Amino acid sequence: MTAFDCIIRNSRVATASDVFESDIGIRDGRVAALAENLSGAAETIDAAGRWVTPGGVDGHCHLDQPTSDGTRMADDFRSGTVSAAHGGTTTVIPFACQFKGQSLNDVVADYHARATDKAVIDYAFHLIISDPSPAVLETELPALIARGYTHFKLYMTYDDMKLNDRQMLDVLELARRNGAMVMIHAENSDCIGWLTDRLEQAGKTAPYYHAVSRPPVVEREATYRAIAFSDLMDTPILIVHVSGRDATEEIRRGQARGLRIYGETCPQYLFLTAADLQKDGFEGAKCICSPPPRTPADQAYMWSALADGVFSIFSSDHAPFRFADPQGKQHGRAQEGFRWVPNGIPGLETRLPLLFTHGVLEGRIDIRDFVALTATNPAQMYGLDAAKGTIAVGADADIVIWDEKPPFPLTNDMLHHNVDYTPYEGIELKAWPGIVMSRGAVIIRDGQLQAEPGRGRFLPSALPAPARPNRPEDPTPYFVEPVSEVLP
Ligand code: DUC
Ligand code: ZN
Ligand code: ZN
Repeated sequence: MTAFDCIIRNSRVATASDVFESDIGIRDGRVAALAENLSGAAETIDAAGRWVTPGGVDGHCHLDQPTSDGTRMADDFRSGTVSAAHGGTTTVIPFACQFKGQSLNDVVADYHARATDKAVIDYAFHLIISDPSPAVLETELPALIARGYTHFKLYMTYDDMKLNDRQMLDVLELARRNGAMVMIHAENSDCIGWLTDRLEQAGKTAPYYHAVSRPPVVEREATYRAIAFSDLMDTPILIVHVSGRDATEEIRRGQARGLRIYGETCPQYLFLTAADLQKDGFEGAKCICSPPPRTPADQAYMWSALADGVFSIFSSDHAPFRFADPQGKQHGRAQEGFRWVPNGIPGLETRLPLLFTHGVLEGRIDIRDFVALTATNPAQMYGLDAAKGTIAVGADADIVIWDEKPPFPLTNDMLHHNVDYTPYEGIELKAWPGIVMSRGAVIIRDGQLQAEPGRGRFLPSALPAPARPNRPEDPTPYFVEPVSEVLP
């Protein structure tokens, strides 16, 4: 018997805290040793001094998520996870989405059925809570948290999803009591509705006006309000898909006050601007997502914010709708105006290569930050860090060996999702995952998939790191007792 199933030699390993040269010994799907000159393995892979990073954890993507408007997501758990794997992601966390009136337990059961025979990589679920009824708050949600669904998203916009302020407080209180993590889509619904109506009345319905209907102040107001609720309820929150300077400044202010406010941003806010929605004819619809991409100045700001630590997580927000498809971007009444165009763009496969090239290789972010943002932090935030998000003895051997290459353009032809375009067409890349391992098995080698659908496992999530009080570190003591002490 050999000591290891596999040894990756000559690795230039990056974790969220360290960079070191090492061999990696893998046994039974886990990292068993990190040391020089390991020997005794059935298989040896020579990394030849290339960067070796933990498999990505995509903390925000949408796969086979039912919709309410006649559209259909292009990727199910098979095409979505195959695409993710090609791009170096080995864990995905998509959303089991509750529509109003639905039982959360039914939603979760349905979502498992969609995933179980199809996934090629491991997965956990976020929940989307759109109907925090007494049955959900008192019975279903506490039981689901105990069963490994410890993080959920709330919407402040979209008529079929949004919670009012009072409902948000209900869910935040429940999350504090149970130690769960709350993700928030922060945009002001009434402002968007008002602007959309006025734009339509003025005949301004082209894709570009989607961005006009959701200006930065609409995101900033909702972000501030969500942070105020977090402060009031003493509950940490994560603001998802932050698009630009306005909302980021609100997050910074909350963090500076000592509140546990976390932020996530996504490739579309580093690589697209509102001008991309202005392309000829209906082409701009390919870049319709919410919040929308902003200005070049916002883009530059987001790159520096990514480097300075205000964001914990960099996710794809992969929301796959085909362009030339009556169930996609051009469904139903979409040609009548931006109001009807499904929100969301693909990005599971391109998330890591874009950030590796334009962040790490272009010197905008340190490779340790790359690892933290794309793997370690989402694993910790969502209670998966016992096995995922790092290269360490005992962790799952989810590993990416990067190939650096002469510059080449990103094209949709290279990708494995089921979407007929990428919004990042033509952007130059200088690296791509050469080998991707999931639990010690090579699942991608030189662009070839070596994994069967159904091998991916569901990962129940532990509670995120123990909650500490979310109280501001103001020098002035509270005039009255905080809500969380009066209503523990
Ligand atoms: N929110 C998301 O999280 N994804 C796609 C669109 C949206 O509004
Ligand atoms: Zn959202
Ligand atoms: Zn999303």
